[in-house]
Amino acid sequence: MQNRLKKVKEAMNSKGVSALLVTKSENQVYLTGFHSSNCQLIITADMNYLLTDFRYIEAAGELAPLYHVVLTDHNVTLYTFLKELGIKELAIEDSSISYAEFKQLEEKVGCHIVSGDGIVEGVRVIKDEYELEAIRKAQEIADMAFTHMLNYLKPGLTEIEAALELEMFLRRHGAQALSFDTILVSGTRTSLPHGTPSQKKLERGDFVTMDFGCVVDGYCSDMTRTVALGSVTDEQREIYDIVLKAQKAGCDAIRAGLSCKEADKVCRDIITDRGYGAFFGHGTGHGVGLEIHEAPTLNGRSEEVLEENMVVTVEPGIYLPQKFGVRIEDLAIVTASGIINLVKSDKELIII
Ligand SMILES: [Mn+2]
Repeated sequence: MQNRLKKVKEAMNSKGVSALLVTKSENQVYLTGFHSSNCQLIITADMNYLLTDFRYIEAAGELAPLYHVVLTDHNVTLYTFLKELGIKELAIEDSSISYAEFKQLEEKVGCHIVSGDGIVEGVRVIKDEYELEAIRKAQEIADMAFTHMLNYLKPGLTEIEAALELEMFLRRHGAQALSFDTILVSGTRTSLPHGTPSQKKLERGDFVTMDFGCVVDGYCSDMTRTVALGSVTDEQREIYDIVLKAQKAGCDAIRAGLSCKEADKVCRDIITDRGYGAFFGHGTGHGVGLEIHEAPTLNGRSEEVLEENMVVTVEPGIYLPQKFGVRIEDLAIVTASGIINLVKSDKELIII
């Protein structure tokens, strides 16, 4: 935690920010390890303040001496406290503050407000050993769940029933939560990249796409596999092979120093060359950590460059409306020489 605070202060310093108000809850958890529904952090060059109410004050006190903990009540609020500190210029997290709060800062504190967006996220993008271990554990459970589903999926089950089985497996094996609402779609519905499970029954000849993840120690995992039930057509096999080739090329290319734009291009070129570029309408990947989608972004517009100990997904897909879709997604730690793929599940075409 001390190290994380140090890096945030360095980032503040390089951006000329003297005081930062941290309102984004994932950033608060990152800097305190403390979860609450009411917390504000004020970070300055030489002080760290944590403001919270009576419900959390005892738990927050355990963070001493890293934070000066301030009890808020009807007399002491964020605004009175900031005024008392005499802060002249305050950086805020633009994307994680309400208009109402912003107005209060202007009216009650009267300090100059500047953008501090992305300061903490910029530090979070490189994972430390604790974080990597949590993501590893979350992915291990997800891999076990995928293996379980290979034995469980059969014609006649609804997508909802299958998704529920997957989610229960994750929770039973140590997941504290799901990373996001499980995507489990079949047949023509696999052309919906983010379709939600429905009452549709799984049928022989269907592709089934499962995109899912779970949370361990606050950190998310994310993986996607597309499997076939009973049989596949030549077209299904062809599309699967193109996506697999693109996905493997992405995994082979990614390493520290490669631009995110280039990583996207490696996958996209293979799909475009085969004539399906128009059917790959999303980016190749994204960072994963406390949030399921965080920096960096692997797409054609990204200006970011991959660095060691970033954790990113590699997930090209092809979606043919009214027909079917295929997505294959791995979760990888970026290293100087390539990736450590955290997803151990087979990605060759599996026909159940
Ligand atoms: Mn993903």
